Amino acid sequence: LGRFDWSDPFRLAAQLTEDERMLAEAAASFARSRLAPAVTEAAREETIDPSIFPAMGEMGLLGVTIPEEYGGIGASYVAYGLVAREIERIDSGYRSMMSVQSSLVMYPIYAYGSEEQRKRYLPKLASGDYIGCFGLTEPDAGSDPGGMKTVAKKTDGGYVLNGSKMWISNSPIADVFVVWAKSEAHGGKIKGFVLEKGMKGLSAPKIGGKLSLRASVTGEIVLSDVEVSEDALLPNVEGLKGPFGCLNRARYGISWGVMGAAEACFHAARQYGLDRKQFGKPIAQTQLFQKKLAEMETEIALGLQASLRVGRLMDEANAAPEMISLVKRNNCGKALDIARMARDMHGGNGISEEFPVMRHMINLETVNTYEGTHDVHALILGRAITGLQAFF
Ligand code: TGC
Ligand code: FAD
Repeated sequence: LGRFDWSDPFRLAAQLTEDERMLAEAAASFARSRLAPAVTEAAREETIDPSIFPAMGEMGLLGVTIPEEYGGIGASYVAYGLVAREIERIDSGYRSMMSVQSSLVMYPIYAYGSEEQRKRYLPKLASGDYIGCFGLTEPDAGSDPGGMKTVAKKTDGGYVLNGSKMWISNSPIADVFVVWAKSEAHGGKIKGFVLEKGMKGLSAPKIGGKLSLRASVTGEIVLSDVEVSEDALLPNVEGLKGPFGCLNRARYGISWGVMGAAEACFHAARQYGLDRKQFGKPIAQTQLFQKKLAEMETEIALGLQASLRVGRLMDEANAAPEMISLVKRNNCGKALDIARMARDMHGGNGISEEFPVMRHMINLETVNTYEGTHDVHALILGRAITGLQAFF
């Protein structure tokens, strides 16, 4: 019979390649040394540190699945998930910064862009010299992005864009904006455009008063007669499958990331329970406390295995979007439950910033909502199970 290791119950590490293990270790070491020391203050003060992008770039953590000739490292989707897990172990906001850049900005430019667009943007996005953002959601089109109002009208030699995007990660500090709009010249179909900071009529005000994901900046994108030339258009995709192709990758990464946040909460609760004594014994020696730890351990072990399975299928180009909905939805929901439980298990200390659990808990409220809410992913699965769509 084998030995049981509570910190790696299904021996995930043994299921990885040497390259994947090395990248995960490099990401973990970066997260501990570069991200962890400043996170409490960053979340409290809502201060954003754009130098995190070049620091991640230097470590090769941006666009890991993008081929080397464009600045990536050509790593597997499993490797990408492992990076997300290590970064989100510190904070979901830092993982957001990384995953928007990798899956929502570099991926569409790589997959749908021209060779000129790839060469122009990808190396600088990979190094973190450029910061990217992805504008899909609008004030009146969140779960239903097909209801977007942003339009692109054809002009001589280009397009003029009008509209507004809401809740856009990184937008106030972005150099590169991947924006989705209905293009009149394409029969009203959704097309992607790559815009650059400083274009006339383009602005990205910060959204203030955020109680969640405070270490990551979120803003609007306002497009007021923004004129772009033909080379701003992503030529190789049309329709909602453009943004959804990016979301498939980002949602998959989130399924790993939230397990990192959940592990941080689980490990903190375990340690707290061993250290804290009440009624003359460690609280970890009570049945209720141990049951909670057992539940956390179980959900994390199952969630990680599921993400690994989907990642392997992605690496074989054989994963279905519904599989991604399943792991995004389940892992976010379970991570949120685990963070709430860990907060409770820390007693009064659980509400203090000296412990990471409440910060993770409030971050996970966002992660459970963005990239498709928990209920929207239930409807995607419900449609696949019954053949009946229940969105409208
Ligand atoms: P529906 O009729 O289902 O599909 C329209 C077209 O899109 C195709 N498609 C997909 N293609 C690839 N992958 C997927 N996952 C796809 N899902 C759909 C589909 O085949 C179809 O193509 P075609 O060629 O037949 O036209 O579209 P619908 O309008 O009924 O969609 C409903 C629904 C609910 C599934 C969808 O709209 C949805 O997923 N809503 C959630 C919206 C969302 O996730 N927004 C995310 C915004 S970005 C973000 O949150 C970033 S946060 C990042 C961070 O900070 O980390
Ligand atoms: P709504 O769609 O209005 O949903 C409200 C509630 O109604 C939810 O509970 C939902 O599940 C429910 N609901 C909606 N439709 C149905 C239905 N048919 N049946 C049953 N229930 C339903 N977007 C981007 O494009 N780029 C980004 O970088 C980005 N970053 C974000 C960062 C943060 C911090 C946040 C909070 C959001 C971000 N988003 C981003 C937007 C995010 O994707 C949306 O908030 C999300 O898709 C939900 O849309 P909504 O907020 O309009 O909510």
